[in-house]
Amino acid sequence: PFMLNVIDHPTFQAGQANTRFIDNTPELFNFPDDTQQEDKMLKYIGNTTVNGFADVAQHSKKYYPDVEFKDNFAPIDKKIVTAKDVLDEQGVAGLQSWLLAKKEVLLTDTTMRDAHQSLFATRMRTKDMLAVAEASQKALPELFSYEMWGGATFDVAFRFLNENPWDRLRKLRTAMPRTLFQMLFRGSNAVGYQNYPDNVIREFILESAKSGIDVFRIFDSLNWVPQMEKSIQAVKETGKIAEGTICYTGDIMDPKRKKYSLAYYKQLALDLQSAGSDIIAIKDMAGVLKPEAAYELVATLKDALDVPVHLHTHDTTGNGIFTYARAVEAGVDVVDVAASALSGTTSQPSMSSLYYALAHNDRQPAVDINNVEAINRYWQGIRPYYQDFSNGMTGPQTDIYQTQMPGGQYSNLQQQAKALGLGDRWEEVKEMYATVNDMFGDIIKVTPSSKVVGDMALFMIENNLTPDDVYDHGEKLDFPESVINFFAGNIGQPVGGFPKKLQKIVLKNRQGLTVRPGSLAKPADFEATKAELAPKIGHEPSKQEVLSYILYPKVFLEYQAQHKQYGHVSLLDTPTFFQGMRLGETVNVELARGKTMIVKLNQVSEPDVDGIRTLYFSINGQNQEITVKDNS
Ligand code: 3PY
Ligand code: ZN
Repeated sequence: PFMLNVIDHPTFQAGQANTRFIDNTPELFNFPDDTQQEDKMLKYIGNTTVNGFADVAQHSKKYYPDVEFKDNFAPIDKKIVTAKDVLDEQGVAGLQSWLLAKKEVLLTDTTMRDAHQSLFATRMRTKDMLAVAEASQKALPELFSYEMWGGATFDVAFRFLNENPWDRLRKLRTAMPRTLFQMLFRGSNAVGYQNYPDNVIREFILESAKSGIDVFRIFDSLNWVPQMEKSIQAVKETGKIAEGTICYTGDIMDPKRKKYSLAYYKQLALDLQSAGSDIIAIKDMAGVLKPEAAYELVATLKDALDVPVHLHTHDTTGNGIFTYARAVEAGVDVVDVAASALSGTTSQPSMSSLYYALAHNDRQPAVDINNVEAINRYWQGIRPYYQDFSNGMTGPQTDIYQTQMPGGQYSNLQQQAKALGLGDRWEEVKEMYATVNDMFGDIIKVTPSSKVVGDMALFMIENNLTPDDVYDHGEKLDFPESVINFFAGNIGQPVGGFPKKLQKIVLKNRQGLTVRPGSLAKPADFEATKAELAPKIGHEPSKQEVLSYILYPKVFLEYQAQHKQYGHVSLLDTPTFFQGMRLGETVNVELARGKTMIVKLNQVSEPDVDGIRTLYFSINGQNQEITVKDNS
């Protein structure tokens, strides 16, 4: 009822919702089914208390210091013009000129997307973002944008967090109306891992733009421009910003590595500009762009292009700030940073570190450093909640220069390896990742091509295969699905084509595609899908629900089932959401504005013969019992 009320409201539909909208229309934020909602919430708390949360080792709930955070920031001064103001008032061309005229380097804050995707498997909850959203806009109005959607956030929100990612977008948009929102879009793979029909790509972009995304960073996992063109065109229909992306791999300064040369990147950037990109992004997903290479690349692109240049890196090697400092000297327009509590290692370089690194430099970012620190203290407070999902990397990892593994993949592949019982062979897995990359002809590695390389590396380690084994006896091997898909051309054509010999082996002499997969895909029938989905979810599906179902049919239906069972668990505080409750603990759940459910856990019984435990709660002072099956 919550979301639907709000989406259906004419003010919201007119795109005029802001924080005053919440204050003026409190009735929309009330649940008509409060008791039901309480029962569902209790069931969730009970189950998590007894059985834990997926991927969180069962243990007693930890104690966290209170997050001391007060939004003392004054509303944005009328005189300040934000990047969002410029886009909304002067359009794309206005924003481009505004950006190009800035002396200082601008910043994109990735804390709400790539930082947590790369540090703790994308598990950050909307509640923890919302708590600082309005304050962030007030504290840091000079930022270019916030990356807060796309990449893995869409899938993970549904799959693990019991949250609707569209809901996250809508709530953040409401809290931050004068801030550019940016998403990472995987070109023809949208926010998934496979190709989707062109009309799905287009509809997804139109709906995302309508729901609040301003900047679409569009990449292809093989740098194949035809895979990005439809997305760029769709963004142009919306009047939002299409950021065509070059994914950086190799080393332009190494004369022995000819495939991904400076000339290659320059041509790619020019092609993306011709395809309609309003900004060109350099996406250094693994963090292998060394400082001098950054200087050369940015200087070359700034010289060749008419549009602004936006640089993205990961700090895995510890050299991120140096890379940015050189890119700033070369004239880069915008760089991606994260709040320092969520920066470093596989995440982006720290915002405040970059600020100080550029002291006495006339391109130092124009931010109020005390405000940066104040917002950072908030992130510092919530970071420990997510420790259970962290990749465990505590310092710079320079072997990334050799393995070239993307920041967002590192912890994922580690998990995959552990699940296969290969946890203690992680060093071998990393080496094999580089070997597989060579076998594949040195490809761009980023979602989903990086997953193909990772799957093949695990497959070879698990089966004790050398490259020669694959070449000599490959016809007898059952290659992973993703590897077959890749060689079949289903995610596109790699730079320089496929290695023919290996392609023949993997495809068992079948022919692979040589054209864009989307050119052959049957368009989705949205009306038919809507009719198919309605009985499955018990209501008339919205456009957003239809799109979510097309992208992630199983995951979306599971989310719906969970949501029916547990209700609005996104309202729970994060430690309780992941770890349930301690005996004797009290937690407050704000079900609606001014409507708090005070939950105390008094007692948990031993399991009975059927493994059922009884949990004794008091809810707002009234005793209530529930039973939960103990799965241990
Ligand atoms: C994603 O596609 O999720 C990425 O972050 C790629 O770097
Ligand atoms: Zn990234």
